[in-house]
Amino acid sequence: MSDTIFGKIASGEISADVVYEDEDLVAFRDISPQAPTHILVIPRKPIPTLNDASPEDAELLGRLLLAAAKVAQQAGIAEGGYRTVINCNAGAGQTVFHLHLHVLGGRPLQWPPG
Ligand code: IU
Repeated sequence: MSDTIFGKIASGEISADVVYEDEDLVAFRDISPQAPTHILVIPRKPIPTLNDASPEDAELLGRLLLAAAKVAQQAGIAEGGYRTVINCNAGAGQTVFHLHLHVLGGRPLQWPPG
């Protein structure tokens, strides 16, 4: 579980500004926020990229999305609008190879993203 920095956050080996956690998921504030609210939601299970998720992860992925909505609500950005992003592989900007869902909000968000 501890092969990436997010694996170490998931195991508690490295601290983070955690806003939500349960048995299978952890949500924490991004260290380099790209919006007034920028939270990452990760499974404790070390899935490197979305491509590596399997059918047995279906419930976990569903709960990842539900946790995103919960932290958005807690952060006060649910009504104003927020964006969820999963960057998959380096070409899309993925830099940490432990699946994570970005939750961004608190400012107007442009579309399409860069
Ligand atoms: P990406 O989708 O892999 O590019 O997103 C990685 C994010 O992880 C990025 O927004 C970083 O600022 C963030 N991050 C972090 O919050 N804490 C860390 O220790 C490291 C990266 I390394």
